[in-house]
Amino acid sequence: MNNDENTVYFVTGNKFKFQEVSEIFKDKNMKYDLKQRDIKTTEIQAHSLREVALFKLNSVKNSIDGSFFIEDAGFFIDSPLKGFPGVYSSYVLKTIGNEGILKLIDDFELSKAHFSAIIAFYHKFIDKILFFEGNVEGRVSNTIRGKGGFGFDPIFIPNILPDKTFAELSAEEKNKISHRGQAFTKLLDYLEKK
Ligand code: ITT
Repeated sequence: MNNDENTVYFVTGNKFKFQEVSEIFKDKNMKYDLKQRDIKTTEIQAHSLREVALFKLNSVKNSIDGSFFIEDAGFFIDSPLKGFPGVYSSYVLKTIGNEGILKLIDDFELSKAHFSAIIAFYHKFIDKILFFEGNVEGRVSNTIRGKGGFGFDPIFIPNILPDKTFAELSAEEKNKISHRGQAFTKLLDYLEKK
């Protein structure tokens, strides 16, 4: 197994997530390589993304020889759903999907939603776990729109670009403002200083 000091692994089964961070990574001149490891992590049902992220990280810590990170993300409909689906995002996407979510919303103009992402990074060489977070605020679209991105992207309209869903943005546009883009950029800033 590779234990190169200059390789950082992203443990995820989600190829879209890996593509997004790779786009950001390739524009930086880092001394590290970034590689995907698709190892099954354990996702517990907890109240916060941070708890889920920490458990997820520890569930694969013994399987990886080197520094690595995992990411836990969630889609929170603050109004009218009081944060649902949040930590239940994967389950809700698999069961009722975006169509089902739209049926739960009565006034789209008044809806409020956000994406959050927590990266938990295990820095092998100092034997420490560090967290990096990103959030993006917006609302729910009244229709499913756009072909880009994945997951809830076709129903999320960020406040900062109020005419488009995330799925109607280019990968670069989404990365500039997204929860994942923010969290990953913080991780890269940290690694740049090491
Ligand atoms: P991992 O292997 O990295 O855990 P996952 O797809 O299980 O990948 P999460 O648990 O972090 O990812 O995400 C919870 C759900 O939220 C999941 O259904 C994703 O599709 C969705 N999601 C996460 N980030 C998203 C984004 O940027 N845009 C749209 N949906 C997203």
